[in-house]
Amino acid sequence: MQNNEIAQNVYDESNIQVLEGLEPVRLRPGMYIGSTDKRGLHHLVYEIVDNSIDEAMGGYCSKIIVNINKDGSVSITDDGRGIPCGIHPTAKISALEVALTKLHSGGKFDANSYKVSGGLHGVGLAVVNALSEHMTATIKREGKIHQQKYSRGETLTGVEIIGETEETGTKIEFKPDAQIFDSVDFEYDTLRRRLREMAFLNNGIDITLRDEREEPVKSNHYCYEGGLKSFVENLNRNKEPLTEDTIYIKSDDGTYTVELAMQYNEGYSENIHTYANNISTHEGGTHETGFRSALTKVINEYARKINVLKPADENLSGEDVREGLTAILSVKLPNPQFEGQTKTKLGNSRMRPIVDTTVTNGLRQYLEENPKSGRTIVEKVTSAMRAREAARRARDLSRKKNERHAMPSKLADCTSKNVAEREIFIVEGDSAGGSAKGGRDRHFQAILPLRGKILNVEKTRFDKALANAEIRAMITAFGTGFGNDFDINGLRYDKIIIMTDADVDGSHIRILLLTFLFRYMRPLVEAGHVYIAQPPLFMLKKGKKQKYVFSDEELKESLVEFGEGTVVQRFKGLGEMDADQLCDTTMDPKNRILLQVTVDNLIEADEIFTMLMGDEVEPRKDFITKNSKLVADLDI
Ligand code: 0RA
Repeated sequence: MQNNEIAQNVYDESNIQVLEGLEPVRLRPGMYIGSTDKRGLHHLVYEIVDNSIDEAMGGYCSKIIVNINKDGSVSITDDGRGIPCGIHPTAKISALEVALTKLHSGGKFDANSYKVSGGLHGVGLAVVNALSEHMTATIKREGKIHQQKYSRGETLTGVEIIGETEETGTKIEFKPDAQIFDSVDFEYDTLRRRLREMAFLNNGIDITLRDEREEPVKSNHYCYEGGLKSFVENLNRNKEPLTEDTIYIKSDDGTYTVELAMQYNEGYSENIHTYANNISTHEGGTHETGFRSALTKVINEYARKINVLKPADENLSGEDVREGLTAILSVKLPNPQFEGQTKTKLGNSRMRPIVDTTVTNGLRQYLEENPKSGRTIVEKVTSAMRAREAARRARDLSRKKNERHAMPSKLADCTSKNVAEREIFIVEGDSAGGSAKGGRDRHFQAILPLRGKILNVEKTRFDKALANAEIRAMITAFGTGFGNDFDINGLRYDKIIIMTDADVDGSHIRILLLTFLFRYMRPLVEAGHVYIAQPPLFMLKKGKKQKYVFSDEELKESLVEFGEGTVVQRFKGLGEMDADQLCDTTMDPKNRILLQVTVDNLIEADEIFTMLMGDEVEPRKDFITKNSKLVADLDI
């Protein structure tokens, strides 16, 4: 009796799940696509593309075309097998209609298929449909072209046969619902970056992005036979590779796939990106842990074996062996568990030993077979260790000399004890520092003036960087430590505001500061604590009327507005404003405009810093001529 009841319940539940309509998606879109802002909007495209990628990973599809149409809708076309259009045995409607209008349970309806991408367990198509003002699915399959139209998840038509064809494939065209999303404007570059990433992660897949809103039509085409290797070489393209070859390791036991490509460069920063089922695992997780421990273990083992690391030396640390390392780790597994604050940390514990074993074996073999590269790598990471030791000795010394929490002498601190309201302005030069000190509200605004250009951390190892007074002043003032020891809990200010002159020098200093923050205190940037102040460029005056102007464009407009007899004052630097002016225009929360620095795309940000601050001059020139408006638009 009891058993029967349980069996009955299970049956009912699974039945209900298969038949559930899409109202829940429209009621709580965030639960399905994360958010209804720009991110959520672009996510719609990725959901559909994921389905095509799955089809490609099964070996049934090679080309995917993403087209942004003139009216702002998007079509995703693939040459896979096509979504089945026959009548679904239990639902009694076409499989296509089930896939697009029901929150059906579990991945593709053929049980043998191996769905690895995405987090939506195969309901991606239906979710996108629910959130679209209209959608059209066109399927080429079994000799016919089938088509069905929908609006906000409801069918508008049956599955109609609109022609005959020898080909197979799926085309999904949809227009996001303006009632749901804050904006329904797709950004070409956002789609382009993700599609390029997809092409790197799935070698051989041919992805085209087109934008018909532009005249002439804009397009990019991505297909990388080298896959992850191409990815790493691309990331290192503006750096100087340490060894010619890129290490590539792969294992596949039928259930779990592990792929790793890595190459060291002459630089000092680590650039490691990990993925699970094509999804970026920004917070790391079990796969990354497995990789890190294997890397540290094997490099130490080899360094001892070839006697670069002497018996008396301590082991190389994880930080040492990752200095100057660019690597992509991509794993594929069934039922990925995403954890952590932003759900970007892989939780499946099986992944750790699998990656560890794969990397251990692969890396040992590589080092045996490539002793020359092996030695170069070991020598580099050993010198990282020696620098780390030297830095620690220096730090220990200075800790003994100074009080541990003594604030830098140049810091004009604020009085509030409430971190949530405290702000620190990083100001270039003593004269601007003077204006800023005069103009601040000392209750919650602190000023730290820096002398001239700060050190370029892109070109120096941290031991040298730490010897730099300006950098030490910032580290002490912020209270967080840096690098691996970074601890956001020590943060003494809610807002770190970079305030430099509105000229070329100011822009250079701003980039140097951002480079330092990005390389040494990245979580600070990621958590949105870093801002750029926007001082005015001009002041217009006519009689009693006056106005601050922040751009050349605004100047043109304002000159027309003010008419003849207008006096224009140009502020070449912050120091040219008196304390009241600086307060009114740039520091007072009531009037100021702050630009928040966000890490929209880590890969792009790394490229930008490498380019702007590295040794290679050509790419930098190229970037600067293409992007005249530098930092504010960097999208860092
Ligand atoms: C279910 C079963 C089969 C293919 C698909 C779904 C499929 C879905 C999408 C979504 C976008 N492109 C797609 N391509 C295929 C396979 C049916 C068979 O065995 O032929």
